[in-house]
Amino acid sequence: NPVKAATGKVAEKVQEAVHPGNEIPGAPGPVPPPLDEPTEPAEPLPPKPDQRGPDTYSPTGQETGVPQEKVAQGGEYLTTAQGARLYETDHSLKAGPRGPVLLQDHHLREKITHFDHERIPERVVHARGAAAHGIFQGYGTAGQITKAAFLGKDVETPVFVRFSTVLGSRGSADTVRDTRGFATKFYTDEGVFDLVGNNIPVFFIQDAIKFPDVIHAGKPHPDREIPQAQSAHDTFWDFVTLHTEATHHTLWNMSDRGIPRSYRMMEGFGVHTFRFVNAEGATTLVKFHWKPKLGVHSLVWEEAQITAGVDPDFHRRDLADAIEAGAYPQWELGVQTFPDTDDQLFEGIDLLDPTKIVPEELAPVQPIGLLTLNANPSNYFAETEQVAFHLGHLVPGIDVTNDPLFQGRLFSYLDTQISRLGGPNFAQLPINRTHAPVNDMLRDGMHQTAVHRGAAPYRPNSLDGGCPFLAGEDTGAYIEVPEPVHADRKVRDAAASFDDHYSQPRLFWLSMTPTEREHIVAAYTFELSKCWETSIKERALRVLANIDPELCGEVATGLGLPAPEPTVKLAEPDPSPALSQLGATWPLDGRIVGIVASGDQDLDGVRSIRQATLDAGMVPLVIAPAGGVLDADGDPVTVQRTFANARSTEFDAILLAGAPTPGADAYGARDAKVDDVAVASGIDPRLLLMLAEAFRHGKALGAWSDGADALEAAGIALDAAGVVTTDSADAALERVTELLAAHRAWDRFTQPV
Ligand code: HDE
Repeated sequence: NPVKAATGKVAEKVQEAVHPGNEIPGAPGPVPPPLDEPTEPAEPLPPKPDQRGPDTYSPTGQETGVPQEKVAQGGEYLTTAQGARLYETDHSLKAGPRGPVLLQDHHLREKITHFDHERIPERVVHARGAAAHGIFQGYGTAGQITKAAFLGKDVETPVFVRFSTVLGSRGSADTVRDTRGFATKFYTDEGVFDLVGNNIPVFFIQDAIKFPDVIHAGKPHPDREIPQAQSAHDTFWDFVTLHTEATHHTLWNMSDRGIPRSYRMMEGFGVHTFRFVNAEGATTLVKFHWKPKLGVHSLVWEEAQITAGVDPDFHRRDLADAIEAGAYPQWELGVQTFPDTDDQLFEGIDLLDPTKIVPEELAPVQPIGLLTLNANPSNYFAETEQVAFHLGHLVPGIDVTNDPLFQGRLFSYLDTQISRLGGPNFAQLPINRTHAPVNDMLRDGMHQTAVHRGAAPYRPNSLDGGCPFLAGEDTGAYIEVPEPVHADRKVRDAAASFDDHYSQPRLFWLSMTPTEREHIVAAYTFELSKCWETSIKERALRVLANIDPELCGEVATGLGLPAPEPTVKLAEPDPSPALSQLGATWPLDGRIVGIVASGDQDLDGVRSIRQATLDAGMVPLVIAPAGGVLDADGDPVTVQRTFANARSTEFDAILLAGAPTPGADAYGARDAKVDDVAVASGIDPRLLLMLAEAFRHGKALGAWSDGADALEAAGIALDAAGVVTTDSADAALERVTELLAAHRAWDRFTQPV
């Protein structure tokens, strides 16, 4: 044991040196032996399947050939940052075991100093996120309208995608009601292209100059710094009712889009109109859409709230688990295309107004490529935290428009990285490095890691062979579209078309199904009821009256306030069915099915449906009164969740093999009311709570054998929508799977949830 031996010997030497035969009375004896720890260097754990780190490119874009495992950490022994081997890391160097710590302890100072500086400022918005690596494959269908090479047929481009909430801090909960970020970095051969979008296709404001205002209003109040990651407070509603251009985005937030079931089940939108340029220089205006293969699905509000406490990492975990299990999420990238006319209107809709959509029925989304996320990050900080997106990271074939929000963002993202990542060299961080060769003339600065060669970082020069040369149209240069600028004076103003704040919110409302409308009413009622100022609630009702009298009336009833009359003429647009999330069926990859059982129930049935669930690409989790295995003597069934740690919110559907009686730890675990029911039924109260919640949240429930007793004890009518009772496990699973394809038993929602 060389390490232990060294530790002991050196420790003794230190002891001797400090007290040469002159022990301090009462001082502890020799330094205690170190804890029993592994001393033989072992092979490092293999990386988890499909995980990989940032690609190992040098700052100038060349492959380094450095094996991945050497990038950050290598070798067997603990070392200082300078590579000196260490014999001890748990005690600082002291003048005797009870003496003061010595300033000369470089290891102590290096360790603590580095720790003191481990955190960087979190993003001012979108601080909480989760990310994954993947591949984008072009279909080649956009070739007529853009020369962007990565959109070419079968061209494969590595990508890194970061999803996020907007308002919450880095440690906040995933399932809050909020917009979600959907930012994609394409490492194309022509340079990095960042598509920095959201899961909502419109934005709160029409001009970037208001961004600090809307964010100050949405963030916690400056005095007490509450509420965290919430829009349900006075300042948010004050802002969005005083700036009525925010009405459309706010309505989307109050709809089910504000509480996604999973990052894997969200649409993404570029929001602004972009400009495509083809090889001939012809331009087309486009809006980007990401369409998830799994469909667009949401939580219900109570479920989202419970989850925020029970599993604040719900979305982060869901994404990582699905990828690790091989259920790779996919999105099709599509574009709506519009002629690049002088007025930049399409069917009367101003394409430069980021509070407007173009209904898909008027301009269909045309698929141009496929995104597959297939690898989790290896290190959260190095990748997810340090990734830096910027709308100005464009490639030939994709250009900007004059949307004033877009224009402001072109300034903001570069600027924010400089303070967030500590200087102008963030493009050299592994996750941000382009895969194209870099030959810039940017030099020095904080955190410079490149060792630039040459004597003449300017051009033209006569010293470095005149290099680098300028590219031209034929050699892949990024050339801005020479768009004419019509202006005869400077103004602080917007086009008159930006004044219409209500016709599109009304379009959205009219496109919702009754259930989705119920959810919207409930969300507004909840949020506004959290406001303190009556004047803000009244102003919000005046805004709602301009969307729809029914919406306004129901929210007013919930708030106990009179419903005002509209102040604008209500538009009568054709509904856009594409805006509704309901009415179709979808693949079930990665859905979580809870199977409730105990040792004395039909375990053959449990085994059979556990396998069938896996075969269908879903995740079966066996829930039992206690942990361990069921049927230890036979073919064991491993218990993944117990009544002590399972909550309904983890499961998309629940199947019951029986009605387990209370475990020894059951009473007192939940509130007394539930316990009373349990006492009467003899069924574990935590199971009853789980079933009642799952029922309220519209989840499919299936039972065989005496599982129906548990459903009834939980107050669930066996003939209710989405409740299945059969005499075999297989039949129960089959019918529950059919229900699950529609995401929820929608017919159950007669009351707002
Ligand atoms: Fe952002 N936004 N934003 N935003 N945004 C940032 O950049 C900003 C807007 C979006 O995962 C910041 O690196 C301004 C619209 C996403 O790293 C910052 C305006 C849309 C992310 C910033 C907007 C977005 C950000 C903070 C109004 C949807 C997270 C940290 C003009 C199309 C990216 C950072 C990631 C992040 C500024 C409006 C999406 C401060 C000034 C509209 C997905 O630069």
